[in-house]
Amino acid sequence: MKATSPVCAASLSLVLAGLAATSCGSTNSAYTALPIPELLTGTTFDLTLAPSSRQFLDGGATTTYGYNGASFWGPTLVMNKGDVVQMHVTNNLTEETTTHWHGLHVPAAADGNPHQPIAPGETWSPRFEVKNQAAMYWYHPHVHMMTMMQLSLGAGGLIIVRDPEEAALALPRTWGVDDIPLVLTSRRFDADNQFDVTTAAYGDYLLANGVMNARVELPAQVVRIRVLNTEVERAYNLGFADGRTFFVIGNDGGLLDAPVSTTRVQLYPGERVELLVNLGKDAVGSALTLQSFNGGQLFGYPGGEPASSGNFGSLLNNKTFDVLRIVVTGATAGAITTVPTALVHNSYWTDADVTNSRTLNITDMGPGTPFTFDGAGYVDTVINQTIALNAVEKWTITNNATFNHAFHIHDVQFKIVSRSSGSVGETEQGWKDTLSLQRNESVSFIAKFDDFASDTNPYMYHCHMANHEDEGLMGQFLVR
Ligand SMILES: [Cu+2]
Repeated sequence: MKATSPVCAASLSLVLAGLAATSCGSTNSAYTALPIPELLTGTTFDLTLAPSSRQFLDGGATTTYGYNGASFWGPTLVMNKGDVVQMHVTNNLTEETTTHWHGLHVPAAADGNPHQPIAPGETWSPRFEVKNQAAMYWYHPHVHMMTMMQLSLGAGGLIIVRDPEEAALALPRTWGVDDIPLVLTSRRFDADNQFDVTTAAYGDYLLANGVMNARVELPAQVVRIRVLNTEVERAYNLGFADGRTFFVIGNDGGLLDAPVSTTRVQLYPGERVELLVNLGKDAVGSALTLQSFNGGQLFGYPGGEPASSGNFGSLLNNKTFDVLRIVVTGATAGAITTVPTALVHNSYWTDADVTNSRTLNITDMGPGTPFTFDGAGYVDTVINQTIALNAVEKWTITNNATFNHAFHIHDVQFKIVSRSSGSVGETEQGWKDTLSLQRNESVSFIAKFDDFASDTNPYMYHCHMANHEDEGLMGQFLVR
């Protein structure tokens, strides 16, 4: 099989620098090199969010947002567990933003939720200890009623936390070589090539790390792919076109006890998963395709709606579509050639540890009405839940609304303990901060709310479908 001609290779270095645009992603006959966001290391991180633009389609450039000069998305921050990091986030937009550290266990005043606004021209400088386990987290704006717009324009970036347990394992970790990030979303363009950032729940064009028709070269060995769903609403059901088995080694908040072999993994907005794929038997020059098998979904599945246009339709809806073309190259020196049989030892909270239980009920008043928790939309002055410091709580989220959701809670990583629709999926075991919730389903998780208390600064819980969140499917809690 002939490797696809690298039409865009000449611009790769510029794309890696976040400077350039490629227009070659606009047809199906050409691939664009998958950009790998640069790594920032150390204990002081400077981020500046500013307007930019990128050439996605023939014709006019598309207005975008990016951090640190990137024309979409931003650099990847590498942090070591135990480090105290000093963040400086400067807002060079003409509107307010915030920067939320999704998945990180930090004091509420450093959380970057709607209560820590950064005015235009201002810099926000939280400082916190990195207490999370090795995994991939992310940062993104969290301004109430503006999250969908700012996220859709491209504001976001990855955070990779490293720790000694992960470092001791024989896992691929050469960034951009055998360890790659894969940030998935989609966009709809208007007649002037601008993103629809206010009405479209689904895009018509898949973007992988910010480019269409993405292609990456990976060596003939075990490779690691760290996937994040940053869609407004669409869920992904990932697998390979050739049906091959791959391994899930980690979830939102850490590595699993052992790799889970599978042919499919589902990812709702906000969720992350770390995969190992063994390319050791693939011929150099051969190619394989990662796809999303979104065809034939039941009503309620985000992106399963059959319409190809309108606010809840898209050209990608209810079908199988390509996500990433992988072309196999020669193995590297020091290649990882086997998938480990064991990873880390997690000890999860169980029912025996629970000190308090609470329930949340998602409802709506029928099609077209806003989704709410317990019948009430988000109000920034209302504290919806108060939790005792060091409580181990069991939360049961029931979805009585007409559509599936993606429940996310700040401050903690939790363990999913039950699903009323069946058993907890093998690929969603481990530490999580975001979960999928089907219609007519109840999901329970257990988490410990430790370390950080405040009488005044709340954390948020919300649907991570940004349109639902902006409409008010969000609540807030104090830990005190
Ligand atoms: Cu939702």
